[in-house]
Amino acid sequence: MAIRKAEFVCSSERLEQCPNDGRAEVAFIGRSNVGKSSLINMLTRVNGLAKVSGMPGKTRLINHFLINDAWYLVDLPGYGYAQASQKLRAGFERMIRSYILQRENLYCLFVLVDARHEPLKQDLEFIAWVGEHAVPLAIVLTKCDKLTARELEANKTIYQQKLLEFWEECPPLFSTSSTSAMGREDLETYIESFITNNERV
Ligand SMILES: Nc1nc2c(ncn2[C@@H]2O[C@H](COP(=O)(O)OP(=O)(O)OP(=O)(O)O)[C@@H](O)[C@H]2O)c(=O)[nH]1
Ligand SMILES: [Mg+2]
Repeated sequence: MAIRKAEFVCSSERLEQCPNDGRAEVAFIGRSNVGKSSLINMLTRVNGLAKVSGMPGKTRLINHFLINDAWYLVDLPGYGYAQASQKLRAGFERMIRSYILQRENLYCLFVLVDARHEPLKQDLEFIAWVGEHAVPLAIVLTKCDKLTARELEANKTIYQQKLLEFWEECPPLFSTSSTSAMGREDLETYIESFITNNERV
């Protein structure tokens, strides 16, 4: 499935403000600066569609992008943005939590993790929390261009082992790079598999 058309629809502060037309959507989440917005630009082939920044905490709202006039890609704010004030952080967390737990048309939550680092406790805890609530999820390793093929394989294996400590079956794991477009076809094919069937994975 090629993404033929991508357009920004709206930024929402709260779940209630998100589009309510029932279209299927997939969302991207992960720590601040992990590359969520960059991945959306890579997938849609539209530079600057989602705002990218070297400064963590750039995305602060729930951003909806309509794809092929049919379904949504959603860019979420990062969690674990250490520099945000406690009050701001609590607000983000509430927003993200209610979005993840209550968004009925969320077909898959992609949790992004930086391929360069060993799994962080915060990421693993977040992934476990998502799983406990039976939200369909997949893991995306980002910034793979910064690793050699060998390093990437090694880190993938570590991730799989960690995930198998609390999952019977490892969730899908994708290796991506927004600079080299690595993983684009795999992600497109995966998204298509449940969007066209109209069902949550
Ligand atoms: N080399 C490389 N750099 C990347 C990649 N993806 C993102 N970056 C860089 O990482 C930084 C953060 O990217 P964003 O896409 O803004 O990250 P984000 O997760 O949306 O960040 P927040 O909105 O702050 O949570 C930017 O400087 C990007 O250029 C990648 O695949 N490869
Ligand atoms: Mg962002």
